[in-house]
Amino acid sequence: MGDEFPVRGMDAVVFAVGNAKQAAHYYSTAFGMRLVAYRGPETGSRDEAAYVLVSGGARFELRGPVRAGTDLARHVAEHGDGVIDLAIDVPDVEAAYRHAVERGARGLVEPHVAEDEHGKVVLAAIATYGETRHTLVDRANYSGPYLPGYVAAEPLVAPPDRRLFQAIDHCVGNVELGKMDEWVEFYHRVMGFTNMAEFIGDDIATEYSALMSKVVADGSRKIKFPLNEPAVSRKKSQIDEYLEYYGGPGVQHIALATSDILATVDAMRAAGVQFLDTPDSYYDDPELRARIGKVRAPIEELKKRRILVDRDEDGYLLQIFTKPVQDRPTVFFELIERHGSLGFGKGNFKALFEAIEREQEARGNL
Ligand code: TYF
Ligand code: FE
Repeated sequence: MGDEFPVRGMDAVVFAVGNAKQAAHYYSTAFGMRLVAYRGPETGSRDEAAYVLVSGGARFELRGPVRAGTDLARHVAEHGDGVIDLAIDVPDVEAAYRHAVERGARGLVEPHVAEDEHGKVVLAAIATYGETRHTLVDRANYSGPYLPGYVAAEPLVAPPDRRLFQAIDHCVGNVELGKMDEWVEFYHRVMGFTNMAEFIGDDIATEYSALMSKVVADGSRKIKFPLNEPAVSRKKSQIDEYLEYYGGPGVQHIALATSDILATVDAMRAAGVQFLDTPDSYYDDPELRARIGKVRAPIEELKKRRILVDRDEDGYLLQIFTKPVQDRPTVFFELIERHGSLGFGKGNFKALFEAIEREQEARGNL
């Protein structure tokens, strides 16, 4: 199969936040990330401050407004803290942009070269759901800390001896009722992404999840974008809650790949990160124990930490979800440790959605 829209992987997840200085501290101390680049008033960026942090191959940029009256300030006022850009690393920005726009994507930034003493970066951007965008980046000929306009920065705190995660596993979007298939079709048409087997259809939706979900991915499966829409059910959907509080479609969760989820959860909890709770009955269920078989850690160790397990034909995975990481019930994170499984934890959907519903209930939104 000729790849019509080749990608190298995720380049960065860009967050718009109310206070980027403090967010940079949180992602440093609680997520073990390392600050590597900065721009702000001191470097000639008069309207906003931006902090770039990395953990292995995962990169976050945190952007915060320094003054009112800018689009970034409006975005934060409207949506609260959230993800504004899922930037994609591509080998040919010009070709990717032209392909996308010819196939009906809305172009936001024309291909252009940004350059400084560290070399050249090619950049362009297209729109996706809500106010979210995909910047297309080729930094193969660039050796600076991030992009032209940013200066190298030292870590805010000593990074942990062992990194807490090393890659972005998948990025999930919430879209409006009835729009999921349109966005799935968008990724097919514009980027040549194809559906992965995992999906939540009508059957599961009406039973307990109150959402429908499909997953699109590039041909090499380096980029995975699940898309959720609310399902009509007795209770208020968690996706409706998100759409109401975020003020429209946007990124719901970012899954971070870790090679030791037990140690990562311990470190993050010790730093104050809150995770969804899972009842003891999940671990004591003989059917679950039989289905998951032998995994690398004793079930008691997983139970202690509320880590979920799922197994499919290809292997198994361990996963856990944080509570929302800002006051609005919007963006949250997932930690995932894969052992062969390429799925998303279908076997955990019931337990997960029940845990989310308990949180919704506590917020008065069920
Ligand atoms: O990314 C996924 O599909 C899984 C499951 O609101 C999931 O992490 C789906 C919807 C949701 C939370 C998690
Ligand atoms: Fe996920």
